[in-house]
Amino acid sequence: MSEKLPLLERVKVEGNALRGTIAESIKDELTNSMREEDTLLMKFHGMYQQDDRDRREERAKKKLERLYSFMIRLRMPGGILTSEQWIALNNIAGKDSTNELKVTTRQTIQLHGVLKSRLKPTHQVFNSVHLDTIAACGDDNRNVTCSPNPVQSPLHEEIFSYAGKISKMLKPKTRAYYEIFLDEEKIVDKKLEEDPLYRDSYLPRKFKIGICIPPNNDIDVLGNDLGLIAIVENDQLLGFNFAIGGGLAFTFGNPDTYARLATEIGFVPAGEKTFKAIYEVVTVQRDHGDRVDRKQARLKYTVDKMGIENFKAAVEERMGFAFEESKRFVFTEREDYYGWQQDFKGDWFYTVFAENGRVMDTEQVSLKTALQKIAGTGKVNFRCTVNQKVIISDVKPGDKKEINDILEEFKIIEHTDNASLLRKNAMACVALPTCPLALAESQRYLPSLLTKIDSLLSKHALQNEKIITRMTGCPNGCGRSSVSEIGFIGTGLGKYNLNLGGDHEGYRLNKLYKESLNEAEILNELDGLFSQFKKDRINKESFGDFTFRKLFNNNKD
Ligand code: SRM
Ligand code: SF4
Repeated sequence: MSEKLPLLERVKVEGNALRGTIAESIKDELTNSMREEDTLLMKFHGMYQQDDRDRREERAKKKLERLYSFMIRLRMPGGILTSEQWIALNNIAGKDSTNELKVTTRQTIQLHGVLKSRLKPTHQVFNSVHLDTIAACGDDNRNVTCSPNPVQSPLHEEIFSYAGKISKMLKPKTRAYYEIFLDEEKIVDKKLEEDPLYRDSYLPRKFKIGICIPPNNDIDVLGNDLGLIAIVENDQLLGFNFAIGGGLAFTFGNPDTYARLATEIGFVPAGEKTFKAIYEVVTVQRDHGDRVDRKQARLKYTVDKMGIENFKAAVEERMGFAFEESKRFVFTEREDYYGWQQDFKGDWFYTVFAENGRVMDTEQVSLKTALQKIAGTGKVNFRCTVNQKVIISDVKPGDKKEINDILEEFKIIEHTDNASLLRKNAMACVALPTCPLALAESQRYLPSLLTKIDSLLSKHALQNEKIITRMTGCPNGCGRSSVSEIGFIGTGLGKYNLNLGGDHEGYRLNKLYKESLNEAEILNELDGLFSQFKKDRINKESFGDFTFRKLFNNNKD
């Protein structure tokens, strides 16, 4: 039986609670890479071995090994960082990585280009500011996302606290990370790291949980394996609607794979019952998920194979109570609120435009230096949004001027205000040069494409439309392009599928409109569609609803 299992399933079971030979691989000075099995286990500790794809050819010609380094992803439930933590990350980025803090589409921060020899010192700095990377990747529960914007609800703090508690409840128990990277003493009594949830084989695949606070679906809640929709009535958090089986990846040429939005299965009251229900959704996936075919292992496939009602019944049996009927809610928007906003307590928040989550200094704007100076005041926190942006948060009214002066000094306000609506509502995944799975450029290319699309929008007097545009370098969906109004999915260098018809609020996936277009073809298609939109749109119909009606709806007019 175990013969049929993929390598990773065996490595998990035989890896001595995720230790493998990572410690030895790190010490091996003959190479900058790790042993293959250790690269798999490293993911559970939040690290991916990568190489600079821009330099592969040149190095191969010189018969040099690939330029290996590591991407490190933090576990940051809800995306919050103190000033002290921001400063620590900023300093590591300057010294040991590419001098860029990359805010991800799951509200955390990645550092790229960290050499093997610098991994331990980097984790030690993280630890000194109470950060870690445990389970940021791997077949476990990933970073728990939550609407980060405190203006969303007077109950924001209470709802937000669930992200941290869920992350803690589902954190693997192994002490491997602490031993390998923080020199904690080796554990003698193995019982101390027994893990009733993950046991020795963890989950069949990654697992993602997100919490949203309607009416804003800023976190794309239905793209998660488990989406929690907060239900608030009369200023009280009643509980959460549970939606299961979201997942956005598919594989070209494999019709058994597909993007899927989560299905609502019912409501659970806040508190202990919510935690129990979450835990048991995870255990049912642990026990029923496909362990042989990783392409069929996500919860969405388990749910579709078992049937939604059977899956729900299995969870209910384990939790010992039934889901209640889902409560009514509505999404009316899916966005970050740029600029200054005040929350219900009177504190201020400034959302900065950081294109594709890249916090760095460029010729145009010194965003990294500006945010470091703001962190230096010690008077703010930072919140990463699920759309790769940064909120300077918890600014007391008396400190607002000081922070605003720094934003002005570095022209951050100008930079944020000048970004077009199209750009503010767009995002792209990392892709080249670090992502080994990228078929096409994404974050390095989308900015210039948007400039051209902006010109088309102006030509048709549509520049005031908030059209959600997303790009990924392959169909894995890291930039969530399948839940956008204009979605680009890379098929090869310079070529993208154009997907249309997703709605503005994130209730509906988009669909393939045209395959493998180059830039000129993309612009030509959009020019025609914008022109029709201008002429034939009904009332305030969004671009996504318009293209859905015109191109994909059988009852189209
Ligand atoms: Fe992702 C794999 C980057 C969010 C679906 N993703 C990868 C890897 C690690 C490539 C790899 O396996 O070696 C990428 C690293 C690139 C790099 O150089 O940094 C990568 N994913 C990212 C990030 C950094 C994109 C970004 O620009 O922000 C996001 C990090 C999130 C985080 O902080 O945890 C990121 N990835 C997502 C999302 C969006 C989301 O969760 O809301 C998805 C689609 C939702 C979903 O999971 O279905 C996503 N990533 C994938 C998949 C496809 C999974 C599947 O079901 O088949 C892979 C490939 C895999 O797992 O085999 C993948
Ligand atoms: Fe890489 Fe594809 Fe994810 Fe983009 S969508 S980061 S190209 S795996």
